[in-house]
Amino acid sequence: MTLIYQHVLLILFVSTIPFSQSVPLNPDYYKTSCPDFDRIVREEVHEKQSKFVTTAAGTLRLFFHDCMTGGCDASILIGSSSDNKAEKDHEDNISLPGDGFEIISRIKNALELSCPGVVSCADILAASTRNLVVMVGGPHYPVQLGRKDGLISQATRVTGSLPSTEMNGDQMIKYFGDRGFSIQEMVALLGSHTIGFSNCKQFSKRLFNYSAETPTDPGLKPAYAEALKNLCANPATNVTMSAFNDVKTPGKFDNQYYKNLPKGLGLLATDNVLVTDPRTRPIVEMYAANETAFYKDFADAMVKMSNFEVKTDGDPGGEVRRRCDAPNSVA
Ligand code: HEM
Ligand SMILES: *[C@@H]1O[C@H](CO)[C@@H](O)[C@H](O)[C@H]1NC(C)=O
Ligand SMILES: *[C@@H]1O[C@H](CO)[C@@H](O)[C@H](O)[C@H]1NC(C)=O
Ligand SMILES: *[C@@H]1O[C@H](CO)[C@@H](O)[C@H](O)[C@H]1NC(C)=O
Ligand SMILES: CC(=O)N[C@H]1CO[C@H](CO)[C@@H](O)[C@@H]1O
Repeated sequence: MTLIYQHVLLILFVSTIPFSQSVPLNPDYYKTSCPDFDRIVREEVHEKQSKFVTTAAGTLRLFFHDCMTGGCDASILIGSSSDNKAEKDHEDNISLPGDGFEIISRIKNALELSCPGVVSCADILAASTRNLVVMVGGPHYPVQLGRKDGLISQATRVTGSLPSTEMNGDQMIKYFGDRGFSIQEMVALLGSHTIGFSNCKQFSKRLFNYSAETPTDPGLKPAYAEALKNLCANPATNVTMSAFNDVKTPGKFDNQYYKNLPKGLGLLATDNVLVTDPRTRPIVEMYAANETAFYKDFADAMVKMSNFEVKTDGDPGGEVRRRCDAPNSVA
């Protein structure tokens, strides 16, 4: 009788969870099976970010790309093999920095010594991203745990999965809307561009080849456009040159990104769309004026993104990988 009752409760509970999860994630998932999980992630992240300050931005972008390609299942960490070209080797992943991959593998090694075979790479990526965001000044948010690692990683699945800087307002809103994010959540998530870099190639069209009428995007502040043109001018170096996403406070996770946008200091064409589109501009102005509101919405949107199409206990197609760069069937 009790058993039946529990089953009914469980079914009621599960059916209220968004996305197809068999067992819901929970923040205490490793409490007994790997009590050192939090400490190990915290210590390794701290050591890495203190030495290599680009780790936070690199890992945040890595996590975004992973989640958008078949869910947050660490499929992006898998390496290509002779018969499979993996996600990470798709052209859209170009310049995902090695630091992001490296920190996850370091944490995995430490965890395998402490509690072998227990912690998924997907959970390590989710938890490290949060800790790194906090280290560079961003808000703390709870990370749910219990993700399983995906078995599949294919470059072909990246095509159409990631947003492009060529998108207009309608396309951006549709891209995020199709994945369950509101316009306000989209604007909050794009606040990630308050840290990190972009390669010249990602915005050189705005500088040199904007339209038939004007070579330079009038949405760029002229002095900023000139500086960027100098940076990206030399064809021999401009594939390797990159600019800060937030020209004012490049390493700090603050609301400066939103203050930059109305001044023509948004770097990517899609960043600038947020101030030209009347649906997003008021949200930009609100975040520019109220950092607390940005932090709150960013935190909530990250919780949502972190749970996007996750695989959990009982789902087919998931496992706890022994090493993060290969499925267990290969490693
Ligand atoms: C319309 C949506 C988006 C577009 C078109 C976009 C595009 C880009 C591009 C082109 C870069 C530069 C990559 C390079 O040259 O190395 C970049 C960097 C970055 N993006 Fe986005 N992005 C979008 C949304 C997001 C979201 C939602 C997040 C996180 C939740 C994010 C996090 C980052 C971070 C942290 C960097 C800096 C990476 C680094 O310094 O290593 N982006 N993005
Ligand atoms: C390199 O600079 C030239 C201008 O000299 C520009 O036309 C070209 O698009 C740039 N290439 C990249 C990859 O940024
Ligand atoms: C400028 O843009 C046009 C149209 O998108 C393209 O055909 C042309 O190759 C571009 N020129 C350069 C120098 O990138
Ligand atoms: C800023 O946003 C927070 C969180 O949404 C809100 O509680 C607060 O009232 C806002 N402050 C102002 C001055 O609007
Ligand atoms: C970090 C990483 O592996 N990036 C790869 C993304 O895809 C490009 C294009 O295939 C590779 O050259 C990069 O090494």
